[in-house]
Amino acid sequence: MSATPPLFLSFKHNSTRGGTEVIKCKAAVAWESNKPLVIEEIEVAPPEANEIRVKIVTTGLCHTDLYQLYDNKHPDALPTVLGHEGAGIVESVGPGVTEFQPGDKVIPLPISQCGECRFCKSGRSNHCDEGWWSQRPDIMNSAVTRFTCRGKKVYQFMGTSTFSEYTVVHKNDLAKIDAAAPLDKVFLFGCAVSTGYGAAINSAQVTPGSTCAVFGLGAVGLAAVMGCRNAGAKKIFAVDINPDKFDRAKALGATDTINPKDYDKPVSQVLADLTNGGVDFSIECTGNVEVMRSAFEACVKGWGVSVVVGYTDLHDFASRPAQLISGRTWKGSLWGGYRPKDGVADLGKALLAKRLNLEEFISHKMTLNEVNDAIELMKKGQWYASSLFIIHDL
Ligand code: CXF
Ligand code: ZN
Repeated sequence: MSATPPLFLSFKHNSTRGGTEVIKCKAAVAWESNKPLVIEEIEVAPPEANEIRVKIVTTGLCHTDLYQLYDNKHPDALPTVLGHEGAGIVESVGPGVTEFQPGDKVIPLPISQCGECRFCKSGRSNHCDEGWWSQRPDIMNSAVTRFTCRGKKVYQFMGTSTFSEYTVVHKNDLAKIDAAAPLDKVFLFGCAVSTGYGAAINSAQVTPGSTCAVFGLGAVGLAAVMGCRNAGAKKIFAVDINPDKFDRAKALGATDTINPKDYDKPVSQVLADLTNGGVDFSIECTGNVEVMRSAFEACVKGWGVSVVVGYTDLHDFASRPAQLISGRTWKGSLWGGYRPKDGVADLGKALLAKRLNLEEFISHKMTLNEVNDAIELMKKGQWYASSLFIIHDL
């Protein structure tokens, strides 16, 4: 990877004064859609009531960051700092924060868990009524921002903005993680691993001895494969049109790999032929509506469950009612179905129990200055798993 020359070697700031001062730091700012991010000096205001200022140590790049940059043309979305899969350390806390203190290791959360709303209290859903996902899903940022740059307000993508040396998040949007947690791995809990692993464990509820198919082997799909394996599936078909992705999928538990381009019949038919009528569970991790249909129709009649994970709000999708009436279930999964603070705690325990192979998810290691190179790789489909951007020294 050719390194872009660093634009800023370091920034001086007052990080030890209890969060009363503005921090000037480096961030990758998206000023316009379809244009490279610009490494800028931004101002990060001190945390206000119920907020926490976090020093970001590591972050990944996710397809949903690119969805915002290239597909989501909402006029109020920009400028913004992208990034929603990160890990860091609490720098300071605002009034009313008791759950966190400076020095805590934390994961910023792209969806909220207030603990008080109808949905949090129900115990049946992770669709908290607070935060951008509930209140501004089209704009994909929180109305409140603590960032400015060149005299302009800069929005915080998904309320997190991990492509910055510092960010400020609401207490509903932050989870504590064990002091021993490796920040160069657990940033994956912010999106890819929670989303894919939880889709298998919580949303599909994969059962021991079952047959599963995972469509799309990016980081989310790989995590879904790992979830199917840990749930005890006996067959896990990993499906992708890029065979370069198969080795990682096998390392995480795929028993079989399928490239739909190798067949002259639909992949749903290929899977039906291999499984005596269809898989028990399918998990779609591409955001492509044609793939969603294939995954659904690859399920067995009677009890097959198909879970849509890949995010898009741009296209309709379709199948035939007879497919549902034949006993299949088609459902969606947000952030793996976890209430996010609880999810980070669960995933932390699974990591401690050595049930998660997080090293398989890191395909590239870069610095924030190289973020545009990473975006190009992702656009070209050469982003074989996730990534690790080191924002501050580990
Ligand atoms: C996102 C999808 C939109 C809601 C927050 C999480 N998942 C992956 O990037
Ligand atoms: Zn994501």
